[in-house]
Amino acid sequence: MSHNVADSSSNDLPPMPETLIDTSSAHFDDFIAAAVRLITNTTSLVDLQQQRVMLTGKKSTLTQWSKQLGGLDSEAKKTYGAKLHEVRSRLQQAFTDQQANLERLALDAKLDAERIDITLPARGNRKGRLHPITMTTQRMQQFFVQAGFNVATGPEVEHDYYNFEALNIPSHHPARAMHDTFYFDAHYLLRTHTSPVQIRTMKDSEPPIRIICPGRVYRCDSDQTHSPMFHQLEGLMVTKSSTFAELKGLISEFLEAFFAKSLTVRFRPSFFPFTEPSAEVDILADNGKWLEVMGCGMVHPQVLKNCGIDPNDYTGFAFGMGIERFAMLYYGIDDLRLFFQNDVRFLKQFS
Ligand code: 2U9
Repeated sequence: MSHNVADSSSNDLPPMPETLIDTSSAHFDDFIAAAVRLITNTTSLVDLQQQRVMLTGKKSTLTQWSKQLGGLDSEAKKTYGAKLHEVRSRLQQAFTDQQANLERLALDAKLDAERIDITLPARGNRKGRLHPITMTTQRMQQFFVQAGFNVATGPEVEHDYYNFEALNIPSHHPARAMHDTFYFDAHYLLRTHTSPVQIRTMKDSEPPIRIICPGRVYRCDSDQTHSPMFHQLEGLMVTKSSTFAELKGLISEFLEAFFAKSLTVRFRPSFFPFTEPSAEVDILADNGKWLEVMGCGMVHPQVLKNCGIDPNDYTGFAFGMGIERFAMLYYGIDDLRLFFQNDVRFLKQFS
């Protein structure tokens, strides 16, 4: 009889008769039990495949037996044929089950190895904070909002009518050159102040008007005290009885609230095309010097007219300030450019 691979390479299978006719029912049962144990004990898919070849392949005892069926009489062929079929299907079932087991174990191991702890905090979860210019804007707004002003905004790309013409600054006026305007074409430009927002508000609504207009403005200018983009907060009040005295009171209250201390405030006569009379506002610093902080004035009657408001019925006052200037004074910063370099070592100092 041919050499039997399974019997020679494993001690686990019981010694089996090589001749089918010598094999009893008990032999078959022992064989099945031992073979199933071998299959169930495999620990890898490679081992399982080796067992499959050894137990059911061409050189296996089972195949040797099957080949002998042809030489048996029909009665014995029937009995042993059924028995071999049972052996083969029991082993097949054991292989299928073990394959599923090993695949599941492999998947579990993979999932275990690749497990991610989603409760771990992410790297670089440093908290952001508001930019000092934003905080300064909010501090300014806080005062005016509680004084009854609404916050108004408008486009940064403006028509020269709203930015200059309506504000009493005709095309040949030196103030246009003074403003160092960024032009897109003959008429469109980057607004040089937030005043066009007040123009639009007066055109679109009826007095009484109380608004503040914070926002970005642009002037072609750059050095230690000038940035081509900076921020302004302007204000406008138009009623039947607004006065310069009221303006002085409001501005003084604002400055003392913003700097959180009592101040000596001075209104120094000045000139703006859009206000008459006009004033620059100075505060007395600790070193005894006057610091210019903002400008203001009564809205020029022509500007009211340009916006469809009759200067015989209404008066208005307006004021304007640079937010960077207030932020520098409030936080004690001496170089304007620090606000725009976005160096976190600078930015993280403000809270
Ligand atoms: C309308 C009418 C009047 C706004 C005003 C100033 C005075 C002023 C400067 C402060 C520092 C600009 O950022 S800065 O360079 N502004 O001095 N602004 S009165 O007057 C207006 C605005 C709109 C319709």
